[in-house]
Amino acid sequence: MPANLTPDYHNAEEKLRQAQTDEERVAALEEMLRVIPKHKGTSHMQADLKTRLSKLRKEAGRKKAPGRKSGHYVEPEGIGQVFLLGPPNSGKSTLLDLFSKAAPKIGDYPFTTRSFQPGMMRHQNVWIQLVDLPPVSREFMETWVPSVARYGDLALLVLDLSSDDVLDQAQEVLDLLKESKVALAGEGEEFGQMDSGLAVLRTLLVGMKAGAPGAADRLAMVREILPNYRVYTLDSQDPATHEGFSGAVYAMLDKVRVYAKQPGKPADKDEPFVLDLGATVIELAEKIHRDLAQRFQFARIWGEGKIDGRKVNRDYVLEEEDVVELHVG
Ligand SMILES: Nc1nc2c(ncn2[C@@H]2O[C@H](COP(=O)(O)OP(=O)(O)O)[C@@H](O)[C@H]2O)c(=O)[nH]1
Ligand SMILES: [Mg+2]
Repeated sequence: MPANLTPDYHNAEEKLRQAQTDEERVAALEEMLRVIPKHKGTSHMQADLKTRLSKLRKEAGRKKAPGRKSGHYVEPEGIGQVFLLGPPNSGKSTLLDLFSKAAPKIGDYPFTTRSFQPGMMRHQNVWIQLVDLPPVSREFMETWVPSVARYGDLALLVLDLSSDDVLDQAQEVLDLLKESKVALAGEGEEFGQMDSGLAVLRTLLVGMKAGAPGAADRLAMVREILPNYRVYTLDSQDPATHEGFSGAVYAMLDKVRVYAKQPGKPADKDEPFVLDLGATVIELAEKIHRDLAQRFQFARIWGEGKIDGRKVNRDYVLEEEDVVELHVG
């Protein structure tokens, strides 16, 4: 740290520390950049501030855009944001109720949920955000639903396997979303925000009320018209069907969980670092502290079926539940 940073700069830096939202963080970084003494000794810091700012602006833009437009914005929390999409009465709120403490209204009448309702689902040592939404149907749909859902990390297409209308309902959900430029991707299909303006969401099809008479036959028909979706079937009344749910959702988020340890100390298995699948050791170092990444020399890895403490370099691709010991110079 150069010693000649001004009180103005330190004030701005303090604002950054206190910032709660991306917008506040952007404002604080802009101020830091504005007031930082401009000379050679701070050129690295200036460049660094600019990089952080542009990264954050992109993030904030991606997340905030729908909020400004529709007045609805669901602050993401946890390692992924998962939206519950489906016809009325299919069991969306029941799902949220089963797997979070959010206590949504559950009704026998169709349009109980008028607003969104987020809740956090635990999967082992991580949290995933589930967001209950009003129904998607021609009869009644809040127009903001697709514009919120398009920014999710994953969609759950929640269908009612006790209903003889399940095929029509599924088709209607897909059609309506498509009209609002949201598509639900099947397995192996490309997903993301397309140049055409279409948002293609990774999707897990959740067949609810799986214990109802005829559910298996209806599921077979659903699979016939929607062959490409990964499916999870569940019944709120059958606890055995609940067990694999969080894992099925987690698996679709394409994340990797790893644990950092210091030499001579055990890893804290309660505090995983969560990165995108394919992330490397140096990305882990950056996530922990930018200083660590700059001073990185090598790492040692422990994990399932690995030689204990194997030495790896910065490009090593992290695997689920690796324990990583970073060595710096
Ligand atoms: N037996 C059974 N009933 C369910 C299941 N899921 C939802 N329900 C019932 O279906 C109705 C609609 O559920 P709800 O969660 O409010 O549907 P939403 O409109 O999609 O939010 C309620 O009466 C629930 O109790 C399930 O898996 N099994
Ligand atoms: Mg509901």
